[in-house]
Amino acid sequence: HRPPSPDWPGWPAETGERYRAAGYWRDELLGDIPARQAALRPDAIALVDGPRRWTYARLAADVAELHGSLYRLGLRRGDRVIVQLPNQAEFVLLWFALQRLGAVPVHALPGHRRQELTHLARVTGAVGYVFPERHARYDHRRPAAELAAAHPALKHTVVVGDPGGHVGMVPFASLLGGEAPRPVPAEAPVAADDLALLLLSGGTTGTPKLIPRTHQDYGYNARAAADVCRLGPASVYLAVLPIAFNFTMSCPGILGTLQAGGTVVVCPSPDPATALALVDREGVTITAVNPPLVPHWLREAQVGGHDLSSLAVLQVGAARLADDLARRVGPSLGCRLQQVFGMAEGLLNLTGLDDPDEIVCTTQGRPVSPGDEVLLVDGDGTPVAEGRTGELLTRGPYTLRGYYRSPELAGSHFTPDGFYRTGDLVRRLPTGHLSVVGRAKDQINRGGEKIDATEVEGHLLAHTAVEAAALVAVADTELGERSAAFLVCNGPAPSVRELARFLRDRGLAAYKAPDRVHEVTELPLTPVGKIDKNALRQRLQENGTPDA
Ligand code: J2J
Repeated sequence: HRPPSPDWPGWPAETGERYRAAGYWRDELLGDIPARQAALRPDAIALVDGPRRWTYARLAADVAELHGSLYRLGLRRGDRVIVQLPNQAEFVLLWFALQRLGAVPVHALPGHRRQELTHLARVTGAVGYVFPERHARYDHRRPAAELAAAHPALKHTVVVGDPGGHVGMVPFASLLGGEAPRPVPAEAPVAADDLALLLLSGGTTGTPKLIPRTHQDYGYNARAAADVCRLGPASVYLAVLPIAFNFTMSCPGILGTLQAGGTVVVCPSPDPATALALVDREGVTITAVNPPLVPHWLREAQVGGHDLSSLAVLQVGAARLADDLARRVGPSLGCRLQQVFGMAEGLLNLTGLDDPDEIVCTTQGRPVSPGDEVLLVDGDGTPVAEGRTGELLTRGPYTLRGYYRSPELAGSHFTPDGFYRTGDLVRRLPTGHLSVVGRAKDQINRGGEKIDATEVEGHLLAHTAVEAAALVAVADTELGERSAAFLVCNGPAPSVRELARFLRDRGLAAYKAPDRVHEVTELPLTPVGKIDKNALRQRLQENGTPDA
């Protein structure tokens, strides 16, 4: 068993032994997946990106070569590397090469900017940063050079594309020169209980929290999901949502598909015409989207002239899917809907492929592992009666026991016996299926993108006109929720546009900017003196114009 690390609490040794004995943990390494499959089916297609195709043999060879190049660059086992790549094959190659090396990818989202990246660099002490030359009309190179200059530990910047004159910036292409790979000196071998990756939490504490995942638990997460989805060598998974997202990576996503010997097709954008053309061209059998994309996909399926007959399963998750929209998926796309209620922290719930339609359309699934423990509790931590709503607490073979380098969060986010407090309000059916009915955490779920209200409020308060700020969710037909800022100002309130510019200039990701601004003379308080966000949400609900 892994000796305890000061950086993150793992599972107790005896719990780990139980997970091994049950066969959840198999002591397999994520970096071995390409080579293991290459031995079984060298000529099968593993990865497709536009016109580029990798057989398993080629994938394993490229990963081995990249592993050697990263080693010669100076990366070592245990090093953290911030990965901020869009959906392209390089993400997959790099990720497995880092796993081979025992280095730890830190999954930044494509939209993250200076604030988020600085936080990641500081907390992880990352030595490397890999990013695209340009994405979504944003040139990453100068900000990357500035990030590296501000963090002396960050020695390696690798760009997918052209360094454009930045001295010391390494072009990704130079790491895959096509020469015969040179052997990497043997070092302490990577262990299955090692930290394998760091995922970002949606957050509720003012700064993004980092989620430690091991080879052991992450491999099991993907395998358990792949089993429920019945993935096999004939499966073709289309990666539509950002690859950095846990959903796309391992639920079952890219990892689950490659572990099963199937094919991963990367989709450069979630645009329905692009995605459905790829379903047609590549014979995609399963893909995953968030709820706001669903109506657009249904419309495109009707008018786009695509042959979608290969598509067997559409996974929808990351935010609550409306029941009536859920009912339209199967008939419109001719496939099975699968609802997905997951979290980067671990616990994954899926509806089954054979579940009755009513269950599939009205619940968010049930835990994928018999080792998942689920408790629903009231505000005092007392278990609620069967069928009643409670906060979801969970523990299991792929759910974290603590955040990375954040021992101070142990008391607030975990129970003394190791259950993670999800902050989700949930009801459970006798079948074990969960229905997400609300949220106890101070977060906005903007169509699947999570916004930490406290984090954004802190930035709003830095605006000279703002004296007090509260960010709450407001219901939205398109995204499910949008964000509304209630501001007490010492002069004219800044407009939505002005705030967006202000927050962008502070280096915050664009999706965190408030969608609406409401000026108020004071913020309502609860009896204990905290901002009464329920009262604010109620005002939005009641009259739309909350200033009354
Ligand atoms: C309601 N709320 C949901 C759903 C997630 C698979 C799928 C999604 C995520 C994810 C993920 C929801 N209905 N169907 O990591 O592996 C909200 C809950 C949850 C939070 C987690 C995966 N599916 N949610 O969305 O870490 O509030 O992961 O606690 O980004 O999203 O957010 P995140």
